[in-house]
Amino acid sequence: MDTLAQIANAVITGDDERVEELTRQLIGGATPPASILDDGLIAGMNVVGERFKHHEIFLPDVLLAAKAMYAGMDLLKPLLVEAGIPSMGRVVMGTVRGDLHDIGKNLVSIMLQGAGIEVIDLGRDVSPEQLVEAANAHDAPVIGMSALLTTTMPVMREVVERIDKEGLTGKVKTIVGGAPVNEAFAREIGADAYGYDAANAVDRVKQLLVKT
Ligand code: B1M
Repeated sequence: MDTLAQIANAVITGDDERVEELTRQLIGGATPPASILDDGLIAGMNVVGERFKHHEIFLPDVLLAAKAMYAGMDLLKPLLVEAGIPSMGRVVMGTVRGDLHDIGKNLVSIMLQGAGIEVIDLGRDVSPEQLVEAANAHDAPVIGMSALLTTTMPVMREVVERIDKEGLTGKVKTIVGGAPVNEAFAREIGADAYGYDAANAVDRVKQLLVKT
């Protein structure tokens, strides 16, 4: 088994120490950080998601896998951010109210910072009020939202509606993402953009920043 497959396996088994050790081994070598992320950490988490869906594993296993994933992500973060040239623009980010999934949102934040975009990350379980208030307070022209639960997706619509209610339409743009979200949903709720993964989110945010 190659090291990337071993990293994926260690995420699946929730072995954070092993993930850290293997990630350290690869950093600085021929494997690019983005590949360690995609082909090791995320590949492992995808298997966890499938197994959880089919009731082959349970919530504590998923929590351990998330902790293991962070053990690798924490090491990769400075490398993914490294290339950044600060102040291309400012984005307020958050996982929406009721939703505690923050791994994907954190990845998007890291990649945005890597692209030289300033990120005000409000964390998870963030209300529409908090998101819009932060955009106002920090003069941020873009709000990025993540949702991993079908039950929390409607909160994204609330944010778009709040922007409209406060007369900020056109001034504050929105981008949505997360596993259950898609382009059609983004259009339906009136969001300005949809990002299917972290790299795509960077491209879409850059486009939004140019337009503001
Ligand atoms: Co939960 N969970 N979880 N979970 N969990 C899912 C989402 C689920 C699909 C699992 C399943 O059934 N197969 C399911 C949702 C089903 C549904 O809504 N239809 C589910 C469930 C049911 C739950 C609970 C309700 C379980 C329970 O309590 N019974 C509960 C809910 C808690 C809550 O939020 N209120 C729960 C809890 C948890 C943990 C806390 C244990 C843990 C989260 C830990 C954490 O985030 N700190 C967890 C995890 C880890 C998962 C899975 C396995 C993995 C999610 C993940 O991190 N993926 C997930 C299954 C899955 O998604 N396959 C699952 C890796 C991450 C890199 O991908 O977040 O999709 P993702 O982000 C991607 C893209 O989506 C995109 O870029 C990222 C990088 O490519 N993206 C954006 C994300 N945000 C973006 C924003 C953008 C643009 C792109 O613009 C701003």
